[in-house]
Amino acid sequence: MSDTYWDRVSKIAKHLVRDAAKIIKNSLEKELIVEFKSNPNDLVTEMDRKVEGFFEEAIKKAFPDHLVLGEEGTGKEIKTLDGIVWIIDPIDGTTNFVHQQRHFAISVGIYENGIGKVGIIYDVMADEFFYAKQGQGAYLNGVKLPELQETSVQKSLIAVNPGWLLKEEALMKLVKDCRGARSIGAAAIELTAVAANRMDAYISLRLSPWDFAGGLIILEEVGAKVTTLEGKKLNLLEGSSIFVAKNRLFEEIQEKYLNNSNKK
Ligand code: 2AM
Ligand code: CA
Ligand code: CA
Ligand code: CA
Repeated sequence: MSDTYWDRVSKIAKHLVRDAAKIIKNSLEKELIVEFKSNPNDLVTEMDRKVEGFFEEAIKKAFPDHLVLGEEGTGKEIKTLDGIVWIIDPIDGTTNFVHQQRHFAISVGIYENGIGKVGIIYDVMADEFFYAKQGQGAYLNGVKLPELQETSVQKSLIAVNPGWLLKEEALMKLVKDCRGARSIGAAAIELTAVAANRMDAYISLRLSPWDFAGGLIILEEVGAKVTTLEGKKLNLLEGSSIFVAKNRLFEEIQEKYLNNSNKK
């Protein structure tokens, strides 16, 4: 597809994300219906479903030939990334949304035959809009993000959920050796934290495609390294672990910590 085509897609995508954010913000005054999914700590609200439905309908209307894959069930029959596929997390950080009414994001990654074209992550309450277009850089609220610089474990801040430390001894050692560890509780926001040079690495033992689809495209544009914990390329149709880091830090963590871990 041509550049002008992608300009139109990204323009509409940006508008849809802003509109979705308004829907979420307006809901904050009302009482939420919260349900459990796989377990009592895996929450979903009526807003997760409503916002995903909003995207599905609007994308179908604007681009009838595009496909939509979302956390709350849209496109669950999709088995390949042929054509143009929007991979959407309507609310990333639902637990934060329910408990804190902040620190949640909308994440959108648009792929053409598996290649990332447009990535958007919007931290709704912080009003931080991250946007990237393949080969044209990543932007935070319209300001271009610089290419990431090298760093070392000793000087780095690492984003990791404390729950994963209990499961993986190698991560405990890494957290002991680094300058500090942080957990936001929203994977998409943690990915943008690395892209914006606020954190130096992010590790999660289990994420789904909608958690990282938007972030991957943004991270690519600032030169971050992204793989599974085993060093494999991420698969956009399957869940996996994720390991994101700046240059040199990536290799240092891989060599000193991950190679010796008890892999699952
Ligand atoms: P979610 O809020 O969209 O579900 C911290 O929980 C981060 O991990 C969030 O980004 C969350 O996304 C994601 N996550 C992935 N799988 C999860 C699960 N089974 N339960 C809770 N969070 C999950
Ligand atoms: Ca969820
Ligand atoms: Ca998510
Ligand atoms: Ca979600």
